[in-house]
This record gives sequence, structure tokens and C-alpha cells, in this order.
Amino acid sequence: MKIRPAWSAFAALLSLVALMTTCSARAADPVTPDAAKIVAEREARIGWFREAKYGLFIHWGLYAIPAGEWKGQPVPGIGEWIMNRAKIPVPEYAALAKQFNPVKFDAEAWVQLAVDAGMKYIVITSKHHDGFAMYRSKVSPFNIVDATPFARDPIAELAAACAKHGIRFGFYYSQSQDWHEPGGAGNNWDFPANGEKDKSGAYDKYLREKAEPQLRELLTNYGPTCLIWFDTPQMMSAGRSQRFTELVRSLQPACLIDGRLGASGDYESTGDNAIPPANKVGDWETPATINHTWGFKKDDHDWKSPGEILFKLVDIASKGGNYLLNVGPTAEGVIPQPSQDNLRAVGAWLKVHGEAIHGAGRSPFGPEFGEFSATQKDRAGRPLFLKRDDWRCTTKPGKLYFTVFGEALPRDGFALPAFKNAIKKAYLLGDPSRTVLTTNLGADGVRVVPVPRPAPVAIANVICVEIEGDAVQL
Ligand code: H79
Repeated sequence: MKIRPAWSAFAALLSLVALMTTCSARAADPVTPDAAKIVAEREARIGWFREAKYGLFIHWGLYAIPAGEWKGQPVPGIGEWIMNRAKIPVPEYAALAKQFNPVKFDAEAWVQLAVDAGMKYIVITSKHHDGFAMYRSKVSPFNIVDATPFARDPIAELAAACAKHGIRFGFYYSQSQDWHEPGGAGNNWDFPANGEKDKSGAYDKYLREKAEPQLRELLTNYGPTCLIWFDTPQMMSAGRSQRFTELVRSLQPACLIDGRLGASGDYESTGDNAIPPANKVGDWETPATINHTWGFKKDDHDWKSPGEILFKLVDIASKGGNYLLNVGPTAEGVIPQPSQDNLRAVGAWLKVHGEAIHGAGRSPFGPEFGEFSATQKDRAGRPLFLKRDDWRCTTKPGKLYFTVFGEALPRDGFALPAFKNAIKKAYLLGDPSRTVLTTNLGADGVRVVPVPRPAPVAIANVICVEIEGDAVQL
């Protein structure tokens, strides 16, 4: 960035003033050492998450039985919302438990899928909005061990398999919505509306007698928990959120809290399926579906292809985030085959190119994401963002990884974005011999990496450019 001299003097003055303010605040404020400790502890907790980049989300529950259809009628919307969308009374929905017998469930096979897919963590629904615990809970009999013929604890089986395969394990827990309980948020077809529950104290009673004790069980009975994934924080005031934060911190200080508790967690959760248009500061994660639903729906066959999944993964990593990609197993306990196939195809790519993703940092550039249109507007009347999808860049100290999408690499070579560092060498991660691609200089001063055609790998190729110095100088 070019700063004019007058500006730089002004900027220096500003930072001096800021520094003095901070110092004096520090001297006067006894809270500051705590604040520093809080920052340091969060930094220690979040390390694995920054490295991981890619995780498996699993939405599994009683909703897999109706699978998007109630009394012969298709119910629109996401599968795990069927109780809400069809306004199913609690006793009728709860009766599904008597049919839940997922005898094909195989924890090893599920965890092996995550391993094959190149994912580093698993987050499973321990209790979704329907209020059904998918683990052995002493807090409520509405759980998979006590209420179903299956009578096994899949969470315990998965925890053991994850430990064996070196995959981190965490829980989705719907802290606020619980459609099974009179005091839980969200069920206003059987019970009073949220506002009334809040006023009457029923909501707090639900939090104290179900949500908090269940969270305690999860954080006590299944070994190290990497993450608690809270969702839809209706009525989660600062005080209530604080109680949950303290519970997690006291039982498992290393466990992350996602961005949807109600108070700020350890990182930011974007909206469901929402990928930011450009680089985004801080630690963040996009939770996303592989078709359209989260919980299994028998009519949703619109699977994202390996190419689409891979683009999203690299796109997200290049903007500094994590991709938590969901599968919805059936009521028999099987992860749909197209989900498995497409995840494994991306996993095969990651076996060769994983160093460009795992532990890699965000792009130092930006124009590759696209630009706002000068003429076209979106529905809200704002300039339309014209996304580009030719390439993305991720980084490690001294290395730039340019992932170029599509079967073919550009005929005239890959034109590098401008940066000042000298180039040590460039090669394709997909080329087993790592043949050096000698960069040449175009007439316009742009450095170009000549690339072989056909490209060595389908879907996308990664050009690794090793540079002088750790960080890019723009
Ligand atoms: O667990 C998944 C979703 O069930 C949950 N978040 C992800 C990770 C989620 N909870 N709420 N929402 C997502 C947004 C709800 C949107 C709604 Fe609708 C619009 C609820 C009612 C109208 C979509 C359409 C769901 C049912 C009908």
C-alpha cells in the first residue's frame, strides 16, 4: 500500500496516541492480565482448528425415519425440521423411537470415511432441535439407549473409533430449541410460545434441568471433546450463554465453542452454506450441506460433485476459514453412497495436494475472488459480486500454492499475480517427479509459470511456488 508522507506522519501520530492510551489503560486496569490470559488460552485451544481446515458434520436422528415424508405427504424444507414443518405432536414424534434400529451403523466405517476424505474432525448431532439424545443420557429417557430397540450408544462407539484413527470428535448440541420439552424454545404447536416460556421461568428450568446437565454428560463421558457446536441461540441472553461457556471451560478447557452459542465463542460460524465473498479476518467456519438437507431425506439426490466440493474447500481455505461438510445417514445407519463417493474423490485429491490445504493460510492477494459489477445490481439493489473461479491461493511460510481449477491448465502458462519476492522454484504438487517449471517474464513484466498440457491431475492442479522470505511482499 502506498501512503503519502503527510499521511504516514499522521498515521504514526495516531498509532503513538493509541499506544499511549493502551499503556495508560493497562497501568490503570487490573482486568488486563486476565484479558491477556483469555487471549492466550484461546490461541492455545484454536491451533488444531486452524490446521484442520476440513471436517465432517453428521446430522443423524429420528428424523431419518420419516426422511422428508409424513403420512404419505412430502414435507418441504430440511429433513431434520420435519417435526416443526408438519407440526407433529410430541407423543407422535416420540413414537418414532420405537422403530429406530440402525443395525447397519458401523462407527469404524464412518470414521474411516472421514479419514479417506482427508477430514480432520467430526461433529455429530448429539441432540438436535427435536430434543432426542443420540447417546446414553441419564438426564432424559428420550435417548437412543433407553427409547429404541437399538439400545446402543453410537456416540461412545464413534468416540472410540475417532481416538483410534486420530480424528478429533465434537458434538452439535441444540441448546435453545428443544421441541420435546414444554420449556424448550421452538415448539409453539404443543406448548406456549417462546416469550411466555421466558417469562414464566419454564425456559430457564429447561436449560438447568436438561440442556446444562446433558452438556455435562457429553463433556464427561466421551473423552476429549474438540468442539461443542451450539446452534440457533433463541433467548440465549448474555447470562445464560455465560453459564454454558463456564460449563464447557470448567469440564474441558481445550474444547472449542462455535459461534452460535449466544455469546461470542472461539470462532465465528457463518450462516448455513454461506461462504464469504472474499478474505475474512479471524477464525471462522462454514457449515454446509452436501445436497440440500442436513438430516437424511429420501428425495434429495442433488449431490455436490467432487469438483464443487473441492472448489468450496479451496475457496474457503484461501479466505482463512474451515469447511464443515455434512452427511445425513439413513435410519439404517448408512451414509448415502453418493456422499461417500464424492467425499472420497476429494480425499484422493487431498492425498496428493493436502499440503496446500491442511495448515495452510489465507491468500495474500484478492482479485482472484472476483469483483463488484459496475453496472449490475443484486436483488437488494447493491452492486452484484461477480465471482471468479479460475484459481485460488493458499500459503505456508516461503510457499504459495496456486490451485488452478478445471481439467486443463492455461495454454499460455499460469500468469502469477504481482508480488515482489524472488522465486526459488515452481512445480506441480501432482507431478511425482516435481519437475521444476522455470518461470519466464512476459513483455508486460508479469511472471508466467509454464505448465504442461495435459495437466497431470483431473479436477484441479496445484502449482507450488517457493519464494525468498517467509511472507509475500506485495
Ligand atoms: O442443523 C442444521 C439446521 O437444522 C440448523 N442449522 C444447521 C446446521 C438450522 N436451524 N435453523 N435453521 C437452520 C434455519 C431455519 C430456517 C427456517 Fe425453515 C425457515 C425454519 C423455518 C423456516 C427451513 C425452512 C427450515 C424449515 C423450513
